[in-house]
Amino acid sequence: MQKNMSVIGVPMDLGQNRRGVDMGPSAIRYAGMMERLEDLHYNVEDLGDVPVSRADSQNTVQEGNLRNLKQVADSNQKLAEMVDQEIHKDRFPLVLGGDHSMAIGSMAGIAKNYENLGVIWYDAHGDLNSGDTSPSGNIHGMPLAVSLGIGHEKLTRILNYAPKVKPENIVIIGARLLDPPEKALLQELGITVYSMHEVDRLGMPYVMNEAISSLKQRTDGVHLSLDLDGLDPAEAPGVGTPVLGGLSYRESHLAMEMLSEADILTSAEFVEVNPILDDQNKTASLAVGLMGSLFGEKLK
Ligand code: B3U
Ligand code: MN
Ligand code: MN
Repeated sequence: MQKNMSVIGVPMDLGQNRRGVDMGPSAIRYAGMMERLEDLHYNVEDLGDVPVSRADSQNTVQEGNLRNLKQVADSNQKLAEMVDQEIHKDRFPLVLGGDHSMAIGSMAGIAKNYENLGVIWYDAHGDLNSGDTSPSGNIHGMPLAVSLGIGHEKLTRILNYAPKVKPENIVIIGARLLDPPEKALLQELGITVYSMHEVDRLGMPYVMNEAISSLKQRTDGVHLSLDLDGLDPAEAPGVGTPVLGGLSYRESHLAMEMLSEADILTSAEFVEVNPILDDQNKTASLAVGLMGSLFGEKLK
């Protein structure tokens, strides 16, 4: 793993309805992220936060069933440029959310540097909606579709190219709440999904072995997009859209350790931490603990 790392916060809350997730990056920093990474001998530079504008209307749905479209697109443009720059400097981007709409910008900046970017989408949701299919108009339910080139041009064309990722290079883990059009799209594109059903049946070691070996074969870089709502709400109460029956603390640490051992990651993001909904910063601390496992903190 690249030892030079750049942390970028994205205090984004415009991609959904619940306020507070903009404080996610602060909560993760406060939970001791820097110390944890420095103890693992990373050379970490915290670049601070990307500017995120405020919603100018009362969060009303705008253009094409896309809430706060302009503001979300503008912040993601800045984030994409910043992430791209860090990769050019040969630094590992570690991005802190913020609601998951910020993955639009991070993936735009990252994928520009790879022919075949692999993506591990650790999430209760598929995030495969567009303005046409979304039940909510919330852009945090759309970033994976946007990265596949599906959705509004203001989002899909960030940094002037699309798509950012190919369906065969995506692995979704932990899904348990998919909208019918998302299920149809998954089928149509043949995306690999290890829903909770598969994780329960096959076990996390099998799932991660499969995911890692397939990504290793076909990709030249792998991005981890970890939505804390992928974990069970008992472990991660501080998220905007908790869904029962999620991945456990132990399964998640094991997944991170297996990724660490495989040494395939080239970027990562931890998103959807909402300290206002949290129980004494439990979810942010969990995120930092998972970073510990992901970045090599395994007892021999
Ligand atoms: N699929 C629903 C709900 C949702 C997606 N992502 C989250 N919630 N966190 C939607 O609004 O697109
Ligand atoms: Mn998500
Ligand atoms: Mn989610």
